[in-house]
Amino acid sequence: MLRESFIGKAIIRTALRDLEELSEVDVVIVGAGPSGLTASYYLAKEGFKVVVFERRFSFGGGIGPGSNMLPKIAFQEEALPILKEMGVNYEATEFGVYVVDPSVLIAKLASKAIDAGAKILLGAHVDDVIYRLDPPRVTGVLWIWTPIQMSNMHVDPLYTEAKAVVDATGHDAEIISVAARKIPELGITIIGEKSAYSELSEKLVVEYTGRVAPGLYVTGVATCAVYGLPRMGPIFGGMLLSGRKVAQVILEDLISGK
Ligand code: 48F
Repeated sequence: MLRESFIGKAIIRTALRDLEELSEVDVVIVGAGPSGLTASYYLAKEGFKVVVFERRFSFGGGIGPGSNMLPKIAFQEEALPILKEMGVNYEATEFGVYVVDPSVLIAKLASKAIDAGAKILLGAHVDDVIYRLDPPRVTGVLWIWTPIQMSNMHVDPLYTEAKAVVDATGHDAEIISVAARKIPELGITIIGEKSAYSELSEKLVVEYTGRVAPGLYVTGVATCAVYGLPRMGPIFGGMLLSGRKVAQVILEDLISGK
């Protein structure tokens, strides 16, 4: 029998159980764009408890709109091993770059991350971090359902504690910006993104990906905002390589107790 009260009870009981589980995790990733999804896959694959908070009700971040709405995005050769690992088909072009359909990339990245054990919470906006002093460290985030955040009513968010918090929020580097503004003890300065220089940016974004302060990490194009690097436009190899790199840095830090 399909009783309405049973439908409601099933949803409420399991949703609250899952949310309670997310109060304490190994790694919080903020943003389910290409870098955040890639990082969540590599970390979950290593057995870490990972949650991705995404404020939209969909994943993929900047992948979906393609390149000024054209349904292709570009990749350079260095990223092909990750595309292969994710099961993403790509097409070679005569211009020395490879192209991928955005919808395929979104679906594959998300399903690889979920199959590896990452939890993606949609409609969840992260608006602050938790910190400790002595020594200064980021120890989690505060998050709230996006429609509540958009209502501009003052509603207190909920906590998730984590050993590592990753800012994968894209151009605005929202989480690191909050930490820089509200926790001077962390000594973070945000320089701001520079204009486009794709070849340089794609290299530097991977090089600079990593720990910004104890417990706080950056990946993806947020890295450009933090360190004053040029932006890249619709070439996405650096995003996947950056996501993989931040996962490696966190893995090493958590193993060595940093
Ligand atoms: O913007 P986004 O795709 O970031 P990315 O992974 O990739 C950048 C590329 O898409 C593109 C580019 C590459 O060539 O330049 O722009 O660095 O994904 C960021 C995601 O974070 C979510 C946002 O909705 C998007 O899906 N997000 C941003 N701020 C918050 C957030 C927040 N405070 N809480 C939760 N989610």
